[in-house]
Amino acid sequence: MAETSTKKRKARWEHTKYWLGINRANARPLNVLAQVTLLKQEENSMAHVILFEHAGFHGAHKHVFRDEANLNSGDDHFFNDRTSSIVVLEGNWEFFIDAGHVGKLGRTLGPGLYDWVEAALGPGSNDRISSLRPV
Ligand SMILES: [Ca+2]
Ligand SMILES: [Ca+2]
Repeated sequence: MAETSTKKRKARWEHTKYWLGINRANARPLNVLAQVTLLKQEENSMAHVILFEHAGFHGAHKHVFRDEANLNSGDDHFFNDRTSSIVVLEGNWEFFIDAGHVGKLGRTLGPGLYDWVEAALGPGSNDRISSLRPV
């Protein structure tokens, strides 16, 4: 009986390895956990936007990977009210006039090059963005 149970466990493990894409014959449960963690991190880090100081992707730039509720925080405020062009690499993003996601500007932007923020988010959106988030 013990042998059958071991065989079952081995079969189940082979099946798990197959689905996780693990090819190493000596893979251990720890490797599976590491693999799953990596997959989850990749999933969560899909959102990616780059803000530019000037139109046409000129000037300084700032990468944002997740909800940024305040571009005017004490340790990082250069980009508050400075964005004039945007590249969305991954995800769909909302942009706001004020910190805390207050005052949504224009529409939600998907992946693309937006070389002038007012063409993408409407008149008056230049140098106004103070928060943003992926949705
Ligand atoms: Ca600007
Ligand atoms: Ca603002």
